[in-house]
Amino acid sequence: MDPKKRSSDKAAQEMITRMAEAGQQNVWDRLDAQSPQCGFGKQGICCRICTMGPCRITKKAPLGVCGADADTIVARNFLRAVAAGASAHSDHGRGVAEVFLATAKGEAPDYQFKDIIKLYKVAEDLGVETNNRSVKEIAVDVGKIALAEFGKPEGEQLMARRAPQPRQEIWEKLGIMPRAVDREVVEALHRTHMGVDQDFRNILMHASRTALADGWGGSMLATELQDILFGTPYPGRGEVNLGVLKKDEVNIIVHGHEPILSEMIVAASQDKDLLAEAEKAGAKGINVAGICCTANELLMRHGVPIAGNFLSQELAIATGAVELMAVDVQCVMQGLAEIAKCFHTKLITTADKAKIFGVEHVAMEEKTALNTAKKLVGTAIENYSNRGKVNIPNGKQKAVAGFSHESINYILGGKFRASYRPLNDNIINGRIRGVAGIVGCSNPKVPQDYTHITLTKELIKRDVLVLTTGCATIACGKQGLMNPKEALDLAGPGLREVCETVGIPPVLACGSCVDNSRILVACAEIVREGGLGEDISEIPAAGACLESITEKAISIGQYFVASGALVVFGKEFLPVSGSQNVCDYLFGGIEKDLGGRWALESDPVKAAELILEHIESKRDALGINKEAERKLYDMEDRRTLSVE
Ligand code: SF4
Ligand code: MSK
Repeated sequence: MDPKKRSSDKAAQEMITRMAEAGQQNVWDRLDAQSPQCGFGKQGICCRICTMGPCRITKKAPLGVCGADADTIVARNFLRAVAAGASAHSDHGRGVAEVFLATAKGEAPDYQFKDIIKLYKVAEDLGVETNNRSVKEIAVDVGKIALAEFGKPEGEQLMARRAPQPRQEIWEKLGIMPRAVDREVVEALHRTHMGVDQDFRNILMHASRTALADGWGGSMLATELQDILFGTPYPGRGEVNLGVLKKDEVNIIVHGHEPILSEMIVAASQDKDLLAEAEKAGAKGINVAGICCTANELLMRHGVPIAGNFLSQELAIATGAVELMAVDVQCVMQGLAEIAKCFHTKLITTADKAKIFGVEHVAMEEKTALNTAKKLVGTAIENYSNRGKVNIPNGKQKAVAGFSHESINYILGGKFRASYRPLNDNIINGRIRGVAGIVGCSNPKVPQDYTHITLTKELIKRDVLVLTTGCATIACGKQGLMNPKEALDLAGPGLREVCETVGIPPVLACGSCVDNSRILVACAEIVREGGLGEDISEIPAAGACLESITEKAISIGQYFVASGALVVFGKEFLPVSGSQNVCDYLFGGIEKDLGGRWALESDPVKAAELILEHIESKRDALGINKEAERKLYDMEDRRTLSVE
């Protein structure tokens, strides 16, 4: 077991070694135990959707019992992954909409609206009348309409109207303008039921529609409503990595995705009575830190430190310094329950839809949220005296995060002329070659963080501005790439000059998984600002997810492709190789339909080259790579000039 092969993060390597010495199992050990993994699953050619199966496609048996071929089976599995990913993001969004509406009605007293300007903006997008109406009236209507977006019987996603007009026309023409999220997901499950949709192209078209309902619907609503409720992020400082845990304080980790829980825990951790109790228990304070996307949400809004990304969750407990880990939904490993038993850490689930067998559950409800959070913090304080030996690695890095669409707009243009103009101008003049979104998870199949950080470094070196979300952001943070000073030293001269002039770092931390919608909004804004084409497919931009684990990542990839972008994915993480036709379509043919496509590349340096090639081809097509003709006029030329 070489810890360097498991993670490129030194603090993680230290913990991996300690866990191995103590005989404690983690995600990498379980991956070893599972190896070799099923080759049929890797290629997407196993089907178990009916009981005539399970069927696996081989040369000897190229058809399932029902006659389904590899194309149908791979496409069905792909659509099901998109539907599951879209469901995860959108159910998160629905939860936020419910709390939003309850807050508007005065039924969730612990929550308040923090960004009223954004409330007005979202009200306008959702068609809510704002003239001569109170904030409460507007918010109730926004909440009701937003909630309906998930399950309304008729009509299309209202947020999709934020996309550039030509993009909407493409969706209309192809019949994939997204409708209610629930409808797209239910239809996805119906189509992929045994004996329904058996035309891989038709199935993949619905994958686009379902993914669009996620990106321009469920995820976008989650982001927008969270901003109104908890505040739109603006850049602020924080720290990242296991070294943020404190030896002499009560450490609480919040892990998962929904700020509904973590916001209340942060508030409770500042309660005077609880701080006094912590002192009585011998601790110098209460330290809240985040894991996974919840961490991004808290860092962006409150500067709360991040302990790590997906693969660091078990390592955090193994420090012996965590009194309480409160988890809600998504990316929470069941393996936490086992490792928590080796330490004093209390692992508590808080979402009724996400319990772990044998783990204590404390339901988080909007009406009593702060009280529940206080109870959880109290539990952590009580547990402080049960601490055994503590091993906190030293590693931590300074980071700046909080780049929402609004804050980017503000920084670029200032309060009175907030605009993307300086960004567009600098893309046009070539100082910045283009923009890349680097998103995604950390997967034990590759050394933790390696691909994200290498790709990020390669791109900023080549004057590409990077926007990141999710665990990729945390990877960048752990390696100093969210520290503007360190990142600027790695940036190419053009990008560096622009960043220093307008005051942004070359790597912009944009938030959590649902906040990929911020990148969609940024793309639409670049188009709206002018000079870089009429549609997202024309701008010099691309997305990359070289380390992925979840179905959410596939949904995100598909909604970027369906929005017109190139998406580069790690080879081993898109299980479609079992069908040449599906591959030909996703990596090529789809571009004719939607302007975007998938590409597979696991090597981050090659991925950077691929992205740059794409960006330069878009620049060529826009005509902005041509040297501007410069002519020095002599007197003769001047005389011929006519001035009318
Ligand atoms: Fe096999 Fe067809 Fe049933 Fe799938 S749907 S398990 S391919 S018989
Ligand atoms: S948490 S989906 S491991 S980014 Fe959003 Fe990280 Fe991927 Fe989960």
